[in-house]
Amino acid sequence: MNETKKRAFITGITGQDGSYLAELLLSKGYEVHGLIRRASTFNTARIDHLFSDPHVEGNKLILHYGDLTDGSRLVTLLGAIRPDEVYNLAAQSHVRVSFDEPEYTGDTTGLGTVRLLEAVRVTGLDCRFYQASSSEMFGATPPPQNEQTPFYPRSPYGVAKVYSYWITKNYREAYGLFAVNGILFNHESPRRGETFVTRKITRAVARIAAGLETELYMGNLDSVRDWGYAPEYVEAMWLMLQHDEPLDYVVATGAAYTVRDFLELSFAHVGLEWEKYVKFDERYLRPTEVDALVGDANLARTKLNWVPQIKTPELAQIMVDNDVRALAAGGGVWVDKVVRHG
Ligand code: NDP
Ligand code: GDR
Repeated sequence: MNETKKRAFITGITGQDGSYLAELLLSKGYEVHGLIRRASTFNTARIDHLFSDPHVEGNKLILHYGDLTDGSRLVTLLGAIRPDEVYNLAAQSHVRVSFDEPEYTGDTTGLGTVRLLEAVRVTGLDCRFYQASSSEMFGATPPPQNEQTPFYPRSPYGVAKVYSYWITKNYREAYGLFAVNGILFNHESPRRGETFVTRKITRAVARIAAGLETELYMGNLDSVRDWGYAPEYVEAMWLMLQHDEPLDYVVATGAAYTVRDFLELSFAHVGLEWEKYVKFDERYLRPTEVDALVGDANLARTKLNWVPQIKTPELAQIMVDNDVRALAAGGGVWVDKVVRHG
């Protein structure tokens, strides 16, 4: 391995954020190692465009099979790779699904973090550690939410993320590890998983506009979220690990929109009225809902100079445009180009 360039290890590299983070780190000259799960089908569609033949000299993206439920594998991997930076993005990340699979969610989204931290500790790595914490930890505590806001999680997912938040902080205090929590509010993109609400809406808009569908079944339209643009949020992750001090940061746009607003923004972008197509299905309700999440990212602005450029209305347009293009291209995997302002 080349000893001069920085080396990063990313869990969850096949997910939305992992793919943008891998892109960002490769553009900065990092050697990027990613953890992928063995599956019976390919699960690397979001990162295939970054991959090059491992036999070719200068290959900078290296993938390793493993799983956050397999602690000994994490130890052997980290011991062999010896990264400078570790980004823990892997999780069972769907809130509704966490009510169906609470134990598995606790195992991956919660205990997975301590397995990875232990792997860092026992291999004696001198590295920096990023934990993908979530605004879902605030749950029932009303907005605006910042780093001082008390946690009140409302799902097995939120509870598991609270465990991961505290165990990350504990390893920082107990072992002096440079470990930080990025408390990220909802962030979306054309690569967002298809069952999260924004992508579900923008995909449906593309299909309805093309005459392929006539209905969209949804749950609670009243919940308020602060939706930002994922490529900007992965930059905040990287900035946290470059700072002198290991601090925890809220990352958000600070603007509030309801699910109904997102429907309006997305359908209107192709000249349609959402009320004509959207129907209610109670299966998309959660046993306990998080009513409103709106972040105050003042600390990230002052300490990291991180300021989001893309707000929810533009985000909806970016996502609809990409889903329209993806459909026109045959409906297969569509790798978007990152939008940058300024
Ligand atoms: P995704 O659901 O898109 O990606 C999750 C990733 O975790 C995938 O690569 C998935 O692999 C991997 N994974 C799941 N279970 C395991 C496991 N047991 N072992 C190893 N890998 C596993 O999530 P996002 O990219 O949207 O989010 C990244 C992280 O940030 C997550 O931890 C999420 O909870 C958190 N977060 C996300 C926010 C958001 O708005 N997007 C906001 C705040 C926090 P595979 O592809 O094989 O399924
Ligand atoms: P969330 O995202 O739960 O905030 O978690 P999601 O997009 O799933 O839901 C947002 C809100 O929309 C409401 N909703 C629906 N949601 C889905 N998925 N499908 C529907 O049909 C639907 N109808 C209404 C939900 O009830 C909810 O109020 C996301 C994940 O990325 C987490 O991993 C992350 O930690 C948090 O964001 C911050």
